[in-house]
Amino acid sequence: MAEAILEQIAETLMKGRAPQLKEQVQEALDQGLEPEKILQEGMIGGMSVIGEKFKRNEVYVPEVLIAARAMNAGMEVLKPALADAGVKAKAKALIGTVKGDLHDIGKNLVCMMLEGAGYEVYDIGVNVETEKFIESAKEHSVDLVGMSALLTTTMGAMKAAVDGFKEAGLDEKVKILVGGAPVTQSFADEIGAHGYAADAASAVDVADQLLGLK
Ligand code: B1M
Repeated sequence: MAEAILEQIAETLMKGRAPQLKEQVQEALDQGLEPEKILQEGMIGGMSVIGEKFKRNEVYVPEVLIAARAMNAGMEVLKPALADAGVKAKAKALIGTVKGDLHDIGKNLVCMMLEGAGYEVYDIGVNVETEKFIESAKEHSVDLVGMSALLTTTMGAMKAAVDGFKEAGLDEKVKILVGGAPVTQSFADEIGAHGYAADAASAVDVADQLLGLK
């Protein structure tokens, strides 16, 4: 039963049917499935298939965009449940996709997983300039800054943003976590980020470790 609805969610996401996806996510929640399972095994599962097909030129940008919109629609339903599963805010995190990069699905997932784990999250969107990362981090007095990059061409902007925090003398106060498909632990080490996470779920573990919360 649980497996069936998760498969349906993955299928519906791949077809990009946003209203139906919202209904199925709600149905899965009503069936008592854990929000994280719906996210990982349903929605992320479907989006990974789309990503592979995109790589093999079996689907093109419009199909990918439609699936991405469906994912965001499903997230609207799932987000409160992920947040409810958490306790009171244990720390503040600021998250954005770096300058020149418009990919936001992974970044949104990281926000949701952190919220689900009890963080107060400030999502500052995509194409974020170094200055905006720094100003927002100061404005909200965050404990952690998360940067996402999906393009090899925007990894340089990630380095510039990390350098910006060092120059502003904030890298002692604020922990910097980086991630995204082309980002690796060795790149994170090279640019002086405090942490790297390969996926949204481990972003929570790494954030907790960096902040001494586990
Ligand atoms: Co783009 N795109 N895209 N794209 N796109 C990729 C990334 C690409 C690998 C596709 C390919 O060629 N096979 C390729 C990059 C190649 C490279 O640089 N090595 C690519 C390209 C080239 C481009 C354009 C340049 C295409 C063009 O116009 N010619 C263009 C760039 C636009 C720009 O940003 N300036 C572009 C545009 C787009 C769309 C707009 C069509 C759309 C984005 C829609 C949106 O985000 N709202 C899109 C999509 C959807 C993809 C793919 C298919 C899927 C990305 C995705 O959402 N994956 C992608 C191919 C692929 O990944 N197989 C591709 C699902 C998501 C859950 O995974 O974002 O990796 P991901 O996040 C993961 C982890 O990386 C990690 O956690 C997440 C989940 O657990 N993570 C973090 C991410 N951020 C993290 C931060 C953390 C920790 C973990 O800490 C803070």
